[in-house]
Amino acid sequence: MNMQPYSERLEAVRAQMSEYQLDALLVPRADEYLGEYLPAYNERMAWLSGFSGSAGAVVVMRESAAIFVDGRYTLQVRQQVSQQLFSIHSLIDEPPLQWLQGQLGRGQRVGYDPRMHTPAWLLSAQKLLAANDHQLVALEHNLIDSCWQERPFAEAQPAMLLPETYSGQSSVDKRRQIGLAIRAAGADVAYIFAAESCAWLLNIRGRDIPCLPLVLGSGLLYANGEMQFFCDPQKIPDGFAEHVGTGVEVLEESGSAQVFSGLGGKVVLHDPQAANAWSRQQLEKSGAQVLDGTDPVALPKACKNPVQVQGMRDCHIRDAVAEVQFLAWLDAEVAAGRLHDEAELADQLFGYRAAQDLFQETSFDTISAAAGNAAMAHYNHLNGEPSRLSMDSVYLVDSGGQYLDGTTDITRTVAIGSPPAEVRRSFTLVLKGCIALAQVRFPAGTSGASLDVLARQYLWQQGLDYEHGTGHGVGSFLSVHEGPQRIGKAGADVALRPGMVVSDEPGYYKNEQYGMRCENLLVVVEAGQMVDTDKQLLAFETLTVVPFDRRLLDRDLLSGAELAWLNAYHSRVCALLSPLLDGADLAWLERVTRPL
Ligand SMILES: [Mn+2]
Repeated sequence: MNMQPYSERLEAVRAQMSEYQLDALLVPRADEYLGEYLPAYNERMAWLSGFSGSAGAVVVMRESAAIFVDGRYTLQVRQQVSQQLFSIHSLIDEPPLQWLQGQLGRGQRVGYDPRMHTPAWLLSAQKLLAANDHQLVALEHNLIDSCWQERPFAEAQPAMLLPETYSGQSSVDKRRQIGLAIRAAGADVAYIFAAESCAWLLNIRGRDIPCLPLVLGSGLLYANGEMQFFCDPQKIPDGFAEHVGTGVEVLEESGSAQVFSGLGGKVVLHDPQAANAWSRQQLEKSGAQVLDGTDPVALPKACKNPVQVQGMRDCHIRDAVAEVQFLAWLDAEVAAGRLHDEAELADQLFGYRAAQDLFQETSFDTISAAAGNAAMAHYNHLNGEPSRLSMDSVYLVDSGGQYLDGTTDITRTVAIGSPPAEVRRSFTLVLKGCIALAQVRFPAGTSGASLDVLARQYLWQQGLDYEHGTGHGVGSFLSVHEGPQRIGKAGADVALRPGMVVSDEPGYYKNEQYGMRCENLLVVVEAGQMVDTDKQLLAFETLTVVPFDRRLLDRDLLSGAELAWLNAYHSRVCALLSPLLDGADLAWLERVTRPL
């Protein structure tokens, strides 16, 4: 690696630091929108260090610098970052602020950009640093931006006006509905920080970042349903005013401070866990009364309306056609002795998906993992040299698409040759969990935390487990990772409601040997009433319609009921997809969905 550009960049940043009399500067992998994906022009940590991972932080000091990454990136960070310039630390075991305690002298100053942290983070950071007599200094301007020559240009890609045939509810209706909720919470106005929530409120989508079809921006939604949307107005296409209906004003993002300053005396709902600290500081300065609360859009956005649920069903059928074409092709290639590498496989799958109607882009970076690579749950073949398929093992492919009518996310584990009995046994335990969760019925009020064990029970009985959640929420032509509901051991206390979409993705990972996961998307549906109370009974409908690999089954481990579920599922898959396939693909589908 060439360390010269990075050593020059560090020196430029240090020159800025001395101008502000800073002893340390925090550079998180984040931007002012605090989302999972960053546009290239906001990859500040990568510019400074060379590290391109999706999480991490850098601390620059006068004489040294440190980078912090989690367990996914311990290898990658050593390949990308000069250890002569940066010491490497664990983001989890030794996070930046704790590490700084051992580095700073009394009274020393730590600079941070309040746009890139939440108020909740700031509160705990202030406490920690004050205890050791260090000062946290909010910076008016981002010091990286002042040093970043040739920073990529922020392209103004036009927004898309999403018709009601896909959104199912007009913007005026949505804003009135959420406005009432804001009033009920005792506020005059809510700061809608999440760009996804603004996209939902205005029925618009954008192309500002990969995989997540957003227009970057934020907004103020008033109790009467009027909204001010802060974004780059150049992105707003003709016909917007007619599309969103009455009461929406589009303003430059740089104008938000001015608007905030006029909110003195108003009660403003603000989410201290999600919004950035800068917006909070502006509101407090204006004399507004800031009311802590969660994003009032999050829950209504998570509960898909009937039009969106139908869209999810429809896009899952088209997505399944692409997945089946890929799986049929893969079997034929392996049979012909062609063991492709992970990049070729991901590209082939993308080609089938991109040919589907209403396809826009992938919903996340495809995880295409052969053999031992699949044991890393967040493996990305683009981070190093892609591996080839190896015989008598398994291949894991986790992928998804953004379609105008919905978002997909599916994982299938495929037999390459004849995997050993141990692999088939593990796969069957994972699939049993996937089936158990898909089949459960539960009373209204039940949260994902109560259901999580259903997917783990068969693994637990054998002393096995997986170190990730069982399910995440999924947006409707929005984020593939959407809250507030989830299915997991912890942090899954939001009750599941009709229309919510969640993934069902138990897995098993044997370090350096193999990894497997079965992932379907489910939508919560009504299933009648509880017998002894008038409480609603709920169930899941499985949206994903792609066969599971029967070559990986250990038949002895499946109960009669599980076998019946699998046969019924495969027969439904065949009925839905066979009219859409022909030739070798159709023959493959008919073969792999025959009753067991
Ligand atoms: Mn998933």
